[in-house]
Parts: sequence; structure tokens; C-alpha cells
Amino acid sequence: MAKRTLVTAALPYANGPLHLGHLAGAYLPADLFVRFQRLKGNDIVFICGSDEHGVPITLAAEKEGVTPQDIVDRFHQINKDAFEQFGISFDYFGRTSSETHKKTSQDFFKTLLEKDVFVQKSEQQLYDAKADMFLPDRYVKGTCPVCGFDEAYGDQCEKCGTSLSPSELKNPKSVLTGDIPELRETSHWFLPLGDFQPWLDEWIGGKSDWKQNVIGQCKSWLKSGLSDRAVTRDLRWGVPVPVEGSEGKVLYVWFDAPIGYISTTKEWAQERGNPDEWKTYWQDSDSRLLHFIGKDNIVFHCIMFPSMLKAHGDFVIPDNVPANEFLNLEGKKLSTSRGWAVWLHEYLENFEPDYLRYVLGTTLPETKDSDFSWKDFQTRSNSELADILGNFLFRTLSFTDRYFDGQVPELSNPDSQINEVLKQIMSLKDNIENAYEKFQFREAIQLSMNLARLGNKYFTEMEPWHLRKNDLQKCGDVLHVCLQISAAISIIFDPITPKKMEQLRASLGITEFSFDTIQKQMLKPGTKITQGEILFKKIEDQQVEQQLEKLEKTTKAASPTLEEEQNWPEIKAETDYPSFMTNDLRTGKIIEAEKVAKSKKLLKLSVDLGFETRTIVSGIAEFFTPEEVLGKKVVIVANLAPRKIMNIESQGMILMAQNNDQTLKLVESHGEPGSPIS
Ligand code: B3M
Ligand code: ZN
Repeated sequence: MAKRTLVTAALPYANGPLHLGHLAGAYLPADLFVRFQRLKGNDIVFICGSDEHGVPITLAAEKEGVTPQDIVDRFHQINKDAFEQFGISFDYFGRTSSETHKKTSQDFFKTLLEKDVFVQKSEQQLYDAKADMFLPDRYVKGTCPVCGFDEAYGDQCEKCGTSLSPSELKNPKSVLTGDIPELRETSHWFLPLGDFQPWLDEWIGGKSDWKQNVIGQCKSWLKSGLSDRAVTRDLRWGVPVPVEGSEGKVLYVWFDAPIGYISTTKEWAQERGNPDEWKTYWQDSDSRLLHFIGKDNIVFHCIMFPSMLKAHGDFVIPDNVPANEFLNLEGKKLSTSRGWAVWLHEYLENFEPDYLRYVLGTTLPETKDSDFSWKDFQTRSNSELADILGNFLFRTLSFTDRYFDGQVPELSNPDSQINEVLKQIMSLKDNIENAYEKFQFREAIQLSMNLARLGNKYFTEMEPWHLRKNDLQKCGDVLHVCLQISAAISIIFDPITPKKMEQLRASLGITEFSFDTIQKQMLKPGTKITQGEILFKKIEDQQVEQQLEKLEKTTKAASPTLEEEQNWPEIKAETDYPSFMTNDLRTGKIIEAEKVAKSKKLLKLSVDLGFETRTIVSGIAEFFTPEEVLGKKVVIVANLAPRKIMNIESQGMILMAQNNDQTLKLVESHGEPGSPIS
């Protein structure tokens, strides 16, 4: 077991504000982990900062007609504030435009240069004569050589995920001027990743404790073979290449950004007045390095940066990279360009952070993509945070305040039931610890809520309001137990809802605590407690509706991008007229609609065809409520052979249009029910 841990969370690009997807991908899981480790009293440092270089920044600046510096200054502050308000408890939040970072990354580059790690190559690259610059990465768009998608970027095709270099694109176009670029000779330094392949194979092959999704991605990269990666660019914005005669060249953002973890740790140490302290985290073999990231950053953190660290030789190599998958929003892929996102600073205008920390924590995309919906946010906030956790704490504290003079009663007769309940606190505690250590935060949070469930159920079953009248001693015992559970909650929930737990501990008079101070009886009899206020209030329907309306509005305002308009499947193989005419399409009016029990996807519909009524089972329940389709006139395939779906005979099919974001839309008809469509 390592003596100390350095946790990093991906450095967010300072080119825009943060949204829920960022929080769920890297920052919340990292913060849960770090807060838990701090509770355990373990030595841990949590580092992050703004990624202020690279094409994402310069493109944002060009779009707005301001300087890159303006962009990064603005979003560094906005994002830093949002993190703070969400209680993301970095020990230091730096930025890659700092002097320390410049020096650290230049020194890193120079070391690799001296060790002869790089390959220097001259090659023809795309150049925009009008803009007078080379076109690295996202400065160029074109057709993907792999899947044919014609809006692929110079560094990656977002459709098929292939990572590309600009010269691989077919029909390239400059995003600055729209011109077709010319080719010009330029020279760059490359990291020959292939040289590291044997080492990477062995290193990653030995990682039995890494998450499956991470291992899977790494293995597929390794399997397809690693090639040279350019680590410099012809750009004006970035860390200058520290080699004489290389004016106009900067380090590639994915070369300098991970080194930002090192420079930020240095700045943290400087700020603490112990400038060499960073070395213990980066250079002592007793330190473990953990990178929390989203899945799109896996290759950089598991292949490229470890190779850089290995080549350098002075630093520890990551111990684990617990990357998350993606978070969807209301069943659709998050998209900032389409306005389909919930921005953190906007969330904070309406709700307290701890609600989101909890709800998002229960839905983290740990092993596969997951979904955030406002309805679910409301349901979980109300039925778990308010009805279980908040209710239990309020009942316990107010009862004690009222009938026991605000003091923890004695436990006079610890019968077997009481012992069982107290024992369960301890076994939940162990299981929670285990889940945190394995990066299973959803599990840890669910188990934490089980502790509140235990308390709530016990309180209800024991009916202390009756006991008070006929067995005051037993009533005291029950409250004693409930207060012990409350005390355990105030620590166990600390990583999840830190602000609320601070309030709770103030009510319980707990000042010194750690995860291991959770005992069956933490609160001594006679301890004074105060009732405090209700910790979790319910979220009203109208608050959630407002959020949904806002989402609709922002999506409409953001015009769809070209890539979305053109991203349609290929036309199917040709058919002939007689074959097509064997399909009997009719107008049908939906006259009844209900959800199929035990199915998320299916609606059972009664459809009036004028001359008869059909039952049709349709897989549209994730897109329409029964009320929304009722009365609609749609297009039916009327001569499709009947099929049994969930034991219901479906007598036809309804035509749907499928949009790029995978949503379904009804194909509506203006004909009369029964009218043939051809
Ligand atoms: N800025 C990409 C991102 O925000 C990048 C991460 C850098 S981590 C060293 O997704
Ligand atoms: Zn592609």
C-alpha cells in the first residue's frame, strides 16, 4: 500500500463553461475518492487546473474575435468558481499559462531531446495561405478516410472515433477561411510510441485492478499498433519549443497539458511554503498517482503520458486511471454546440450543490454511459434525500430536542434488536470503505443511503411517539440508537453531501472526526444536540419543468451544426417498384395508448384503421408518453405479419423518423383513418 496518493482530475480546457458531463466524468468521482481518503486520514493531494493551450482555445478566441488570453482568463475564473461552489475540493487549481508550467514543460521536452527520445521529421503539412498559417488539428475539416464522414476534424473523426492527422483527411478545408489548403514543408518532433509498445504491453497487461472499460480501450490501441505522434505544432499560442531556431513552434497541447499535473503540484508546494514537497508525490516510489478522466482522454493518460514519463525517468508512472464513460442528458448525447447541456453555473442559480452531488453520484457512468434526467433528479432528491435521509435526521433530532431536553439519552437495555442495528452500522461502514477503494462510487453512495434507510425504518417500526407515553426508557434507547446512526451518517455522507453534513455535525456537536471514529456508540449519553433545520427540502414539479423548458429553448436557439444535418445513414440497396408496392401503408388514428408493463421501451396502442381497430406494440415509450401520441394520425404498415411482443400480438407497425440524436419522431398523415398511402 502506497504511503501517499496524488490524485489528478483532467485539466478542463478554458474555452467554455463546465457542464454536468464534466462533473460526472472526472470531477465528482475524483472528489468523492479524495474526500473519502481524507476522512480516512490518508496522505492525499488533489490537483487540477485549466488547460489553456491548444486549438480549442484559439478557435474559441477566433470565433469571438478576442485574444486567446481573454478567453482563458475568463473561463479559468468561471470554472474555478463553479468547482468551488460544488465543493470539488482541489488542494490546488492551477493553469497551464503559468511560468512554472512553461519552465516545467520546456525542461521536460529538453530532457527527452537530450535523451534522444524524439524523432525529428520534415513533412508536407496543410497550410492556409490566406490566413498565413499551418492548419494543425481542428483548424482543418474534411472527409474521414475510415468512415467517409465529411465533417471530420484534423485530429479526430467524431463519427467513428478514429484519431487522425490533418493530412489523412480527404477534401480538406481550412476552418478559418474555408479555402482548400496547400501543402508546405515543415519540421516537427515526434514521440515514437512504437518504441514504447513492448513496455506498454507489459505494463498495461499487468493491471488487473484497472477498470474493464479502460483496459479494453488500451488493448485495442495497442493491438492496432502505435505510431509516431507529433509533439510540436506550428502555432502562435502555446509553450514555445525550447530549441533555437524553432520560432513559431509550440508544444502540442497534449504534450504540455499532462505535464501540467507536475507543474501544478509544484505550485501547490510553493504555496505551502515547502517548495520541494512536490517531489515526494512525483518521485518517491511510495507514492501512487491516480488520474481521473473521461473516456475520451484514455489514450493520452494510459499510453502517451506514461510513455513520456517512462522516457523521462524521474517520475512515478500512473498507478491507476479510473476513467468514466459518458453521461447523456434526457436520453440524448450531451452537445454544447446544440445547446443540449446543463451548465454548472446555471444549475447553481436554482439548486444547492449537494442535491446534484448525490443524484449524479448515483448515476455516474462508471462502467457504461448513463443518463441524467431532471425527472430522476427530482425523484431521487425527493424520495431519497428528503423522504429518507432528511426525514430520518429531522425526526430524530426534533424528537430528542422535544422530549429529551436536547440530550443524547442513555442506552439502558441494549437488547438483541438494538445490537443488531448497531452492528449493521459497522458492516455498512466496512462495505462502503471497500466500494470507495475500488472506485465504485455508485455502490458507495447506495450503501450510504442504506444506512439512512436502516435508521428511518427503525424509527418508524419502533414508534417512539407511542413508547414515550408507556415506556420512556425504551423510548430513550430507541432515540439513543437513532442518534448514533445520525452521527455515523454525518461522517459517511461527508464525501457525498459535504455542506449538509457540516450542518448536521454542528447540530450533533461533532467537531473531531474521521472515518474510523465511526463506532457503534459515537455520541456519549448526555451530549447536547440542537434540532437544526430540515436538511433536504423537496424539489417542486414546477422547478423541474422550468429546467426542461430552458433546455428546449437553448437547443432551439443553437442552430444544428452541419455535421448533424448531414450525418444520415447510407441509402439502402435499390428496390423496384413492384417490390415496394407490396407494402400496404395506411393512415391510422391512435385511439388508445398505454405503457406495456415491465417494459421501458414499449407502448401498446389501439389504432383505428376506419374499417377495423388494430393492436400495435411500438418501441417508442422512451420518446413519447401515452398522452402525447393519443389522437395522432400516423402511417401504419398494415400488411406486416403479426408478431408477439411481450406476449401481446402486434398487428402492424408504425413508421417513425429517426433523428441523428437517435430520437424518434412520428410520421404523421393528413389522410382519413384507413386511407391507403402510396
Ligand atoms: N483539456 C481535454 C478535455 O478537457 C483536456 C484534458 C487535459 S488533461 C491533461 O477533455
Ligand atoms: Zn470516421
